[in-house]
Amino acid sequence: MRLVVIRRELLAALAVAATAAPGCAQQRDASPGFGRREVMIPMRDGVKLFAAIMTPKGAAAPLPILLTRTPYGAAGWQDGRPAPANLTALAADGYVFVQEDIRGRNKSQGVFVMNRPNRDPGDSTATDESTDTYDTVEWLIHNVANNNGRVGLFGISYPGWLAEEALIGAHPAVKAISPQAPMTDTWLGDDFFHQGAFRQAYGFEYGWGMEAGEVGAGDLPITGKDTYTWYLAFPSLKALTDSTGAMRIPTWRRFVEHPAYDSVWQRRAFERSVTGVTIPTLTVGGFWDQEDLFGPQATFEALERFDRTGINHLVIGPWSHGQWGFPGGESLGNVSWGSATSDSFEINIQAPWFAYWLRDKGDGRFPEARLFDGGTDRWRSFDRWPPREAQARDLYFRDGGRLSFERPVEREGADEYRSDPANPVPYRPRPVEVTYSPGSRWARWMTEDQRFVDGRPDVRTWATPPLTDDLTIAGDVTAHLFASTTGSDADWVVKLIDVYPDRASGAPEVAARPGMAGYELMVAGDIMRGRYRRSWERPEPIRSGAVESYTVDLHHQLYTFRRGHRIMVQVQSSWFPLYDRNPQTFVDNIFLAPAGAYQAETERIYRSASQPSHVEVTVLPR
Ligand code: PG9
Repeated sequence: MRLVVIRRELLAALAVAATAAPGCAQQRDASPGFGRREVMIPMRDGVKLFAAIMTPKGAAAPLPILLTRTPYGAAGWQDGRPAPANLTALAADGYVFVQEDIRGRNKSQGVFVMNRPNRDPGDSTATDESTDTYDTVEWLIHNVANNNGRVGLFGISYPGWLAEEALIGAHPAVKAISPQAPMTDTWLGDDFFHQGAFRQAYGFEYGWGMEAGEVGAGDLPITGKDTYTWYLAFPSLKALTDSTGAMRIPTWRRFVEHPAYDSVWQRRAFERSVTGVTIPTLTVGGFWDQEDLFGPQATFEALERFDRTGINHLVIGPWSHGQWGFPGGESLGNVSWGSATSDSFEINIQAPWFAYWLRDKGDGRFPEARLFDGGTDRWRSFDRWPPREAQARDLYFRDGGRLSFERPVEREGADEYRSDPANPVPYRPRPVEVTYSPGSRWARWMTEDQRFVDGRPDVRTWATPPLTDDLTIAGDVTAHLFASTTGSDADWVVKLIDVYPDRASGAPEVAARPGMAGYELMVAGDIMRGRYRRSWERPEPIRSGAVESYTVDLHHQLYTFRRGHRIMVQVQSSWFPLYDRNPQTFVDNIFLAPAGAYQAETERIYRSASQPSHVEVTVLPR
């Protein structure tokens, strides 16, 4: 097998956090040079963690500290260098930046555990990411010269989750945090599973990249240019595990041994552990985040339950995973937003937020939520999210491929397709490159033109006529399917799509960008595994032919479908190879399913008066 080396690409891509490697971001202006110091910070159990401390040269007044904790390498930037471009606005205001390697990573001592679970609250001697944060902050405020006693935490993705862990057993010196793309719950909706469906390609490639070195498993064993073909060559998930020796990878072993939402995953889920919001929190996410779209929304919602003083805030932009951590942000894949959305986040949102809480600058008036409407290309502020005035409306699947706000009246009606594990629907146009490899289109896949699956008999489509007026959705999008299968298990993928008008329409957004004529942009979409329809903890087989109801959470959106556009919904039963194939025959553990369990089955989606499949959206009054 030819070995594909992805470790370097993986780590570079993931270092987008506030910890962005100095070489990877262009310098935007001349922020002051920084002096750099390396330290080993002792934790309560004697383990020492490596940190790089970057202090602006020549600062007179005491400065606050901005801390990022990371598994991706806390190298920091070189002595005398200005801050990386994504931190220019913050650097100009004046902070001491600290980057720390978490336990067992890079130059830190101790043992690495992926998404280390929080310690049992009764066990005061144990350590976890929260206690390590506490101990780090305690050390920093006493050992960093000329600091003002206030600390902020921020980071993207894994570092975003580490930032939110500061809320658990918080140190009093932590005055503001910004969890950005935190992987809040890696089973329900973030990196590893979505509503029970296993993220095979991501789990395999990320787990390998992070842990193979430790266990001597060598480079990622993927061959060829199209991972669709590579994964498909294994007749089962078990065959993939066995042929690659993936059980050596601790995170993969966890997948195999814990396929359902048991305590192993629940104890890692931040939204289930947090018990209050005592620190002003600015949670940040992207509407097209291909890794952690769920996490920011789940974090915000969890904290909102406790927020009595208005210190819980949300920002969601038109971004892929961590895109706001790089300068620019004018576009994502083929879709343009008309302005530099990442810059405006950095300058108008992130810097003023920390300036207020850590430096007493500004009036402190921050709306509860700031979100970018990708249909009208503008930021909108909300005093409450989701907005109270938005009203739930249902988009019903109708006959003849129609989609309508009118509920069906027919006594019977259904559409069906054959789902064949031997020929699964690709989740993005092939070739599907290795996730983190040079030239990979991984970061943009959620904005790809969905016409690439046009004509597949295993994708069903319903669409409205062209809209006569703009329609803005703001809040939850949820699919409610009434469906049956001839098998005993099935996956349900639901996509809510904005169909751009064609060129003849004269629509200004198409006249300005003719390439967008007829474009099918997925505005919301996700997958759920049918066996979990009643319980995430206890999967159950589906009775062949029985019509059951399935709820697929498509998460929050703020999006205007413009006049002349059509709203489309698609349903399919595979999204390969990002998600593993559902064998469609119920077995206790899909990771152990024999190849013979993988069977083609017929899936039926009902659209009658008593079984009206629909997508629920919340619409803003005009
Ligand atoms: N999405 C990455 C991640 C994967 C798995 C667990 C935690 C985080 C990341 O970008 O850090």
